[in-house]
Amino acid sequence: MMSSTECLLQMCDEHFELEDYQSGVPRWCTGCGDSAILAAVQRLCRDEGLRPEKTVFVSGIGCSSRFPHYMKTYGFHGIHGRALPVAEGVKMSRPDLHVFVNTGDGDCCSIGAAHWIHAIRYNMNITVFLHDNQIYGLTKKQASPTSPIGTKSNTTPRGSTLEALNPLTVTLGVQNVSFVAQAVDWVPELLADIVKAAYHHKGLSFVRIVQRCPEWLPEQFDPWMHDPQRLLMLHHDNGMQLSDGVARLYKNQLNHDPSSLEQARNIAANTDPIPVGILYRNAAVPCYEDLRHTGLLRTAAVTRTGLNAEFDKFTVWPEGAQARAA
Ligand SMILES: Cc1ncc(C[n+]2csc(CCOP(=O)(O)OP(=O)(O)O)c2C)c(N)n1
Ligand code: SF4
Ligand SMILES: [Mg+2]
Repeated sequence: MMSSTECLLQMCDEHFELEDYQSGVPRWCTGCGDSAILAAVQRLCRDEGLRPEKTVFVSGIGCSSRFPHYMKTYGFHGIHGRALPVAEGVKMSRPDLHVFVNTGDGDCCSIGAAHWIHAIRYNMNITVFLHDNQIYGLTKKQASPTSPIGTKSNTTPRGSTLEALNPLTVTLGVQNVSFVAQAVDWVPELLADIVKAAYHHKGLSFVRIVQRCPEWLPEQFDPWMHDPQRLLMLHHDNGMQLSDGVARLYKNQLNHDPSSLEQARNIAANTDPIPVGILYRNAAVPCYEDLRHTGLLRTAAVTRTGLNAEFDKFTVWPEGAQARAA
């Protein structure tokens, strides 16, 4: 049994401040929506008391993918489009870790689209934030799959010609989808609530965050920012409740039960007003790691033995050496 002093020491040890998760000085432009997302996520980590050494942020490449650098946790700033498979690998071998993914609209919906589809189907217990600024930010303004038709960019100087891909309807169309939500970076209270609900869902939580890029699309979301009626606030006893302050300001509200996939798809299909809140949640979808895992954490010795056995399969042994080694 633990002594009271040990108990007290453990409690002190487990109390975290925001600074415990902050790392470096973000290099994002002034007014970039990525900063609001970072603040919401650091707040989540503090409020939930996530141990930094048990928490991993995985990203691909892009402005948004710089996210792991600014978290004082483990992180993996990976390869363009490959954040999801890396995160799945981490979760598969270390299911005890809290695994988060930060990915951009180019990273997830363009080069990483195949991984996105399969990650939804595998439904591993990870929290995915899609920072959707509707443009390739880091590489200086190329159209992305989520750029609205007519977007002028370096790759589409006369305006893009294709209808934008809708990340919500795509996600809601995939087998085993278990959590889909949408937030906008300029309503921090709801952003924090949605991030929290996503973290608490067991399964792949997909949160599309409408994110401002003042550098390349400075007025892109002004009409929605300046008119509260153009946000549709989703609330339900079985979903999220709106605070009095939010309910007073945002009067365009919909009582939506997130257990209805059909309703979620209908809501997602309408992009104006922008639906904000939990569109779909189903905790009964099994997680791939639970279906496949033995329940035993892999020790370093087990990993080493397994790797050696794999490498040995490809070894060309000189005559008689294998027998001598055995
Ligand atoms: C394999 C590969 N192809 C292309 C690039 C160039 N590249 C880097 S980031 C990026 C797009 C980033 O856009 P997005 O994912 O929307 O992130 P944002 O910068 O907008 O946050 C591209 C095309 C790359 N780094 N690697
Ligand atoms: S270019 Fe856009 S997305 Fe990138 S840091 Fe600047 S404002 Fe943010
Ligand atoms: Mg982008």
